[in-house]
Amino acid sequence: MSISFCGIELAHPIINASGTFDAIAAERVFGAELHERFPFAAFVSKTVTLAPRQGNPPPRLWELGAGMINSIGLPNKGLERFLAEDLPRLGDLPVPVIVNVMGFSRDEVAELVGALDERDEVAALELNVSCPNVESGLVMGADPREVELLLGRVRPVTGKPLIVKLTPNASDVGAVARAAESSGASAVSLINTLRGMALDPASGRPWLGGRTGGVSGPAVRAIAVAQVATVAQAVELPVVGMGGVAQGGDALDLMRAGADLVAVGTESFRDPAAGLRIASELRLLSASPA
Ligand code: RRO
Repeated sequence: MSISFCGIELAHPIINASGTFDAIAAERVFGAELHERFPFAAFVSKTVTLAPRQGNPPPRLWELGAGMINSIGLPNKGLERFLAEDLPRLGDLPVPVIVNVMGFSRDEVAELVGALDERDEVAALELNVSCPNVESGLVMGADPREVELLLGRVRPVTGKPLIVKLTPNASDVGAVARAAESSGASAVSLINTLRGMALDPASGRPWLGGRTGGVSGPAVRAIAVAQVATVAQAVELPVVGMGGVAQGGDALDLMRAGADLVAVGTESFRDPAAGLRIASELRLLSASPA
């Protein structure tokens, strides 16, 4: 099951989706056991921005029959404190670390990438151009030209692998993936969440503090399979597939659609060890004839 991804050796193809597993909080809860049985073959951080952010007003989550809607809004301590406080601890994890970043301009993204390029703890960077909960982030990833301009600015700043996280809220995800490929991305990842809205049954007004949010979980799985298939046909780049993966069979579907790695997101909220379980289910399925 071991796999090479952008030159990084991974024990198996299951990683976490950014923002769905807090390795530092998990260490406090599970102690040494987290390192002995780390659920993912690589760890992807929550999105880091240049300046600290409070995130969106509450409520931030709405549970659906088959998933949830989040309007978290990128709360994080900002680059400086991430570099000083979090990255050294993430560097002690038993797996490679991928840092997810988002900026509000190309220069901001370049500053984030440049600072992270200097750190040995960082195996690769994921550019979040697809957050549904911040308008400018979404616009960057929905437009092939914007993605080209971003990569044009950021690619020269680092020799580390750059993974571009694509939005399912684009009219032509294949065109955005091709733009990423032609301007120097090392890989693409998809899908981020789909924009959705929940209404408060009592007031009839939007439940989430940010009004709309990102839909994730089994509700989006079929959309992820379709978009991964489209992107895998559009580009030669490695593809990280995600969206509603809860079992080994779901991961296998995404790999059959063209994903090289599969990320687990919403399922980790229900079962923090889901990554390991899904990797072993996938191993069994891959060993048995179809
Ligand atoms: O923090 C968020 O609200 C968030 C982000 Br950055 C993202 O990329 N996707 C998402 O569903 N929520």
